[in-house]
Amino acid sequence: MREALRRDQRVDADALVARLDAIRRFLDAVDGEVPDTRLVGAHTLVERAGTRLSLSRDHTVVALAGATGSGKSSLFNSLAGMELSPVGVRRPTTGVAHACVWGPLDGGNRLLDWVGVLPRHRFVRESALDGDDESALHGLILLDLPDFDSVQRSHRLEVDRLLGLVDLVVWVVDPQKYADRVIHNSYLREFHRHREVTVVVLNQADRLPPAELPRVLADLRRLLDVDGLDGVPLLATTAVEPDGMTGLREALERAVSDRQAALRRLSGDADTVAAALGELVAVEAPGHVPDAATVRALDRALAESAGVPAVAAAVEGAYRHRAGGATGWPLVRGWRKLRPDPLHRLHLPGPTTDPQRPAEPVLAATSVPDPTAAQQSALGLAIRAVGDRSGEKLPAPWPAAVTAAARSRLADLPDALDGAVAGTDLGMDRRPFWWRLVGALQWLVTLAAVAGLGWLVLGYALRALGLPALDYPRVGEAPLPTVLLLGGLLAGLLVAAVTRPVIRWAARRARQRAEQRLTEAVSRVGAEYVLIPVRALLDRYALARCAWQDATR
Ligand SMILES: Nc1nc2c(ncn2[C@@H]2O[C@H](COP(=O)(O)OP(=O)(O)OP(=O)(O)O)[C@@H](O)[C@H]2O)c(=O)[nH]1
Ligand SMILES: [Mg+2]
Repeated sequence: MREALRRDQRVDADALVARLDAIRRFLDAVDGEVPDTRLVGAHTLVERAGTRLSLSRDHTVVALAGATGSGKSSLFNSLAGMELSPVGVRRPTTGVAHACVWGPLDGGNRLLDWVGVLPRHRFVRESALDGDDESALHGLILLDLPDFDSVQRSHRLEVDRLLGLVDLVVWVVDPQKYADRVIHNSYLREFHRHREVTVVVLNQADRLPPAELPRVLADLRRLLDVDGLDGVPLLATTAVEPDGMTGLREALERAVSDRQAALRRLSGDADTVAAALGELVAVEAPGHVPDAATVRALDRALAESAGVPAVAAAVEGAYRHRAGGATGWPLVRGWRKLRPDPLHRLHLPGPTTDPQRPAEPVLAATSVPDPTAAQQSALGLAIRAVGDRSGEKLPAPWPAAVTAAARSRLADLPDALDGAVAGTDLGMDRRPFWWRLVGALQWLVTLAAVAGLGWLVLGYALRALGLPALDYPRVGEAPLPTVLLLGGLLAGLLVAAVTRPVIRWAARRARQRAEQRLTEAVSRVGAEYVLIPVRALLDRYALARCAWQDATR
């Protein structure tokens, strides 16, 4: 974590602008993922700092803040050398902020418009009678604030608003109330990151016996140390005596000539904001998530849900169906074709056996059975696991955001899966050459059998009509037509018997190939619809962390 600034350390304006820019990048990166309530401080700072830096940097806005009756207005008037802000006996006296500007009013007015001091409560400390007396304070805009412990709620709100805007705060306490809980717990402690733009004065020092003053100052210093304000200037002042504020005046002169208070104030604010944001990006962004096993489980669940096993089984069935049709015994092929093709039943891109049949459009809905309730819940769990595994090491609220990202496109998944299945080349649009070869062979032996049968029938017919018998050529002892008929039938059966296991083996291969292609297609859908949204969110986390690191530099 960034060390608090030392008083003598200068804030580089460009470095501050870079830090503010980093906070802006952080806000962009976490937008929509982190509740706005946790980002209010950062948004306020970015907005406020942008405006403050664009307004006069030649002016230093200093507020006198403190409890009622501590003497803020008295100090204000004494420093201004005029009765500008009424001092009263009835408490509280000052209800709205008064401002006094040392030097030209131009830039100061714009600054006071932004700070919100009404024009009728603005005064200029510029008098010909002063000569150069006041020149050391040129650029000072001194504000007399209402009391912060007020019975008037509006006073407290006004003080809180102004304390967020000013460059330097002079806390005015008096000997009676310097140890009040309100000032320490509600205010001074909150300013511990603004030590370098904080001054504490113990006013009404004249009311203490001289011997008491060092003791009270030491006690107050101890309380300030407890508040985390060790090292802040602590001065004793007396507003009612002309030289009772020399130390305070010198401190203000230094602040004005330094022209650092605005930058230091914003730098302190940036420290506060960065410290609060740090909890949101406390660990390094995870690298390789989710793990391979979780992704495999997701792919499996997606495949089940997309009906990959059913389609792969249909591919095997279709292969056997089509190969049987192409290579089976020609006389029963037609009967075989009456049975439906398993892939057609799923409305998947059909075979090329029928060239008239137009190819199905890739995104056509298939008739793959819808996932069962069990498959759906398994997919839901697998997606949740991706989110959980990816975000488990991150600080809140990121784990929930990562899980939500994993589920963000859940509703689109069924159509995407169906489209992926429909668009996968199942390798079923080509007829293997060997089918044709075997088919032709089947035709050949069938023709031989038919020819043999015809020849035999012709012989019987001639004999029945008493015509001269045909003299069949003989193969060994057997007449050729009988050999052709029986040989053809036997050969047909034999070819079918030999081909069947080959078809079964090839169908299994076709199934495996289709299953692999389908799994790849489905896994691409998983990447696009589940893993990429998760990755995108983790990238935003990484950006936010990187921006936070820049903001703490
Ligand atoms: N003796 C003495 N009296 C002081 C001193 N400073 C202020 N007073 C008196 O304390 C009373 C309150 O002073 P203010 O200046 O009105 O105090 P304030 O802090 O502006 O009070 P609110 O406007 O109510 O918040 C007045 O009667 C002042 O005269 C001081 O240094 N010494
Ligand atoms: Mg006052």
